[in-house]
Amino acid sequence: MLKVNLKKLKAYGDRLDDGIVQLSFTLPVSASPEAKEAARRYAEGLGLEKVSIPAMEPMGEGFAYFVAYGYAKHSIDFTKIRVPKVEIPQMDYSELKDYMARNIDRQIVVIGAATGADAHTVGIDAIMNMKGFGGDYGLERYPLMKAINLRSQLTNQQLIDKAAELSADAILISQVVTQRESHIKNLKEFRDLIKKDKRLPKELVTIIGGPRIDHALALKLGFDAGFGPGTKPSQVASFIVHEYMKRRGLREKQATVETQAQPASQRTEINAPALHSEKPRHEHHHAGKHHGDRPRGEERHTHKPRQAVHHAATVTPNKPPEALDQNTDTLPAAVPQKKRRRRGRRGGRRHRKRREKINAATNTPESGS
Ligand code: B12
Repeated sequence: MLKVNLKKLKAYGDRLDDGIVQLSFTLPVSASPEAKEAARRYAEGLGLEKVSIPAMEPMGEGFAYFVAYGYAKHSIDFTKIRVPKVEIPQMDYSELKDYMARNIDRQIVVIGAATGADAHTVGIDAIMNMKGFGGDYGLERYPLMKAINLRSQLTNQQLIDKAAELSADAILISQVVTQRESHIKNLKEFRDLIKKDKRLPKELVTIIGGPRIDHALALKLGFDAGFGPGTKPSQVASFIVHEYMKRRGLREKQATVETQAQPASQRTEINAPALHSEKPRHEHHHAGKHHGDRPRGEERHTHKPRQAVHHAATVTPNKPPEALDQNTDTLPAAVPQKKRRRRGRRGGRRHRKRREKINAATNTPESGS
């Protein structure tokens, strides 16, 4: 193991502490030997030594893209670095669902959108949509969450009005476009507007997310949390639930003995390691109703016993009928059997008709009729 000097941390290239870095940039001139030399000098100007330009690519008329390689003397003291992080207990979908059933007596209302001119919906969809992201179900899936995804290009005022109308407990804002710091301007405007708005409760949780968002930026801009690339929905859900309870002074209730003593077919796996313990079988779905039952990005598992469908249904007593309809956790397992029976009857009738035809043709009387 290398002995790294954390007080004088340098980039690692070929060997420890050589300070070799690689960077890429675009210059607004066409690719040419002069452009390459300009790139080399430019990188030297940034503090790199012994610079080489291993790659230069034209980027349309009047632009060229470069990869520069050089040695940086600069070092940083790693021991002094402190970065604000969302520090709450992380629960997966299964754990959080049970936790909410034990501790919360109503649905938490969460609304989300990409605001301003931003048309990118994939990020907010990943967090909110039923399917989820990276093998993790989205907020719509939680029985005790009413998640309303308003998609994109809402003005800050529209989002605030909607939050007031729906008595939202949490607002989620996605900002993907960051050109000319548009996200910062937009988020600041949101903060200014919401500060003046008297309709929203003081317990309201405001969360931002996007590829260039982090928790430190969120706190700086006056939001409660910020989430960046690779965020899983359960991380956001954990934060919302944690804050919801904290702001209302709700104490955590422990799992009761009765819960543990339930028959295995009804028990929720409190310490279930992964989501697929909750996952209903794909085959159990009403055809065409859902676009798949597993979180986006997760492998299909078809070997799960049918019990998973039954026991999941036992922990969704507070879900309103329309939500139950959407929630594949709660679909009755009897549907495929019914279909099979009907197919069986039709098959029988067809078979009898065929026999009658043959009998008529051969003049054989139908036995037993
Ligand atoms: C798909 C895409 C589009 C699609 C969007 C379709 C849609 N319905 O969303 C279309 C084609 C419409 C599009 C348009 C544009 N795009 Co575009 N687009 C992309 C692309 C390729 C992928 C983005 C994406 O879907 N990522 C996947 C999601 C899952 O990742 P994510 O957004 O980071 O979300 C995760 C986290 O950030 C976080 N998160 C995100 N939001 C939130 C919110 C909350 C509350 C929380 C908790 C977490 C969270 O959780 C998510 C899951 O982990 C990126 C390039 C890239 N490879 O990233 C460019 C990119 C984002 N687009 C870009 C640009 C410039 C544009 C346009 C302006 C282009 C143009 N000149 O017209 C327009 C935008 C128009 C507008 N008004 O917004 C730039 C943005 C540059 C910048 N820094 O500002 C990028 C980076 C491409 C580039 N390299 O130039 N785009």
